[in-house]
Amino acid sequence: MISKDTICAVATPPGIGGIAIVRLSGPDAFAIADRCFRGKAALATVPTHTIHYGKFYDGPQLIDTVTASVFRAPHSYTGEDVVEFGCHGGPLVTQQILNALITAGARHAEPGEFTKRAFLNGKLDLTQVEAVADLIHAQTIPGAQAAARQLVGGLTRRLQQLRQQLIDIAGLLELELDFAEEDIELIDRETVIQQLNAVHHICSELADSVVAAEILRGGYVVGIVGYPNAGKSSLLNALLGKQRAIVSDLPGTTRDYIEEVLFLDGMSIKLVDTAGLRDKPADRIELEGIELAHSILQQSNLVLVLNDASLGFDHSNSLLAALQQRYPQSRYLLVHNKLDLIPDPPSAFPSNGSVQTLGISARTGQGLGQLKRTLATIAKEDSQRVTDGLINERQATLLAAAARSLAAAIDALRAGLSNEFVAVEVREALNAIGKITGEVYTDEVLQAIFSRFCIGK
Ligand SMILES: Nc1nc2c(ncn2[C@@H]2O[C@H](COP(=O)(O)OP(=O)(O)OP(=O)(O)O)[C@@H](O)[C@H]2O)c(=O)[nH]1
Ligand SMILES: [Mg+2]
Repeated sequence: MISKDTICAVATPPGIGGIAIVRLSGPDAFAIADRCFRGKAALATVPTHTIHYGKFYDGPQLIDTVTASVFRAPHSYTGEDVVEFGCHGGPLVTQQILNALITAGARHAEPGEFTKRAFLNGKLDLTQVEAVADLIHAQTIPGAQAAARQLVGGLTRRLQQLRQQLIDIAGLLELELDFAEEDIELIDRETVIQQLNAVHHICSELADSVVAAEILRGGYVVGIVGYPNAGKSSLLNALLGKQRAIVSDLPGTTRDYIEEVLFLDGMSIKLVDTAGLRDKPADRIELEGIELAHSILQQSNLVLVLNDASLGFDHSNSLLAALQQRYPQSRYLLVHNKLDLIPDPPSAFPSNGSVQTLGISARTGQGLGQLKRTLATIAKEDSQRVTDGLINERQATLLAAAARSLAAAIDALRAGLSNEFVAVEVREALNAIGKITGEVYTDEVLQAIFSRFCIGK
């Protein structure tokens, strides 16, 4: 794609810093830059991938001393001619540089427009574009690392392999159709079923990894629930090491929910303290809080059921069982609180059914270290399935669609249907995978993806 416009934007965050970078990209990048930049040589004449020191002017007015990094098409981020000016990091400096570039013939870039040009010029595919956004917005170290792998093409390569396998299979199926009259068999149906099964398996696995990817992207959500007065808010405060939530001996203290992020071992753990669950709330507000607590439970990766052990180790068992029945997908952890009130508490607790169990005292801090380690381990376990990249909802939906088409293709083969039917399904799957990388795309898809970007990226 050849853009007519040359675009510019500040690529560094707003505010004051040591340096800032102003990016300029497009067919007239060098001409426009040379209208403002005075160095030893005109930027239009210097080799690609070189840096030049000089003065930056707006007409006769000196703005700053700058460095100009020169990248010639196609060897740049956007695939176009690019100049990046490194200037002093004040908002008035960058604003004047932008104004000068616009006077000299450039226009303001839209959010994500540099990356959009990179995509349209074939420098990045859509999964890599999405990785750029994920890398910038990453909340966890493993999330950032997975996005980096996706950026260098981890997911692209994986999807290309799948595509190639499917193209080969579809080709054979269609070729055999041409010989249908002669009754020549080119393919062994069992082998094709096995190959399709293998691709189907990978597509479903990748689609399922969206849950793990969301954990790496947004953090691991731990919903703290229990009966009123179990000490949920005390636990939140103890884990955070600060008085964040109101604690009192009145049951029904917490009515809203309170969300805070804790960083444990490179993982971001989102703790949500909720209103105590009881059947007969004191008033309408507490009832609303309980309903909110249920909506938090639906979004939680882990449900931490906090039990007031001074009322018995089995005091919350019926609550736990009821929650497990209502939210069977969730993972649970049972934590006995207020061990300080119990003479000779056991040092370890057997699991409750399949539910891992720990003991703590939010008041004395006993057992909190072990609880933190357990939370980090569980969050890591649940996010471990992420390998080549961070699958997002868009990609997961397309992968699931591909898996459905492949299942239909396998069924058609098993039922002995003509190759025609099988090939149609395989082509459908190919189409879905093509949309993931952007081999097939629509303007709406691009719009949705690039709206997540900031200006200058
Ligand atoms: N002895 C002792 N008391 C505790 C402990 N944790 C909490 N408490 C007390 O238990 C009472 C209730 O604590 P909260 O943290 O407000 O309990 P909650 O579960 O948030 O209660 P609601 O918000 O009403 O659902 C307070 O008086 C706390 O001081 C503990 O480990 N040991
Ligand atoms: Mg509370």
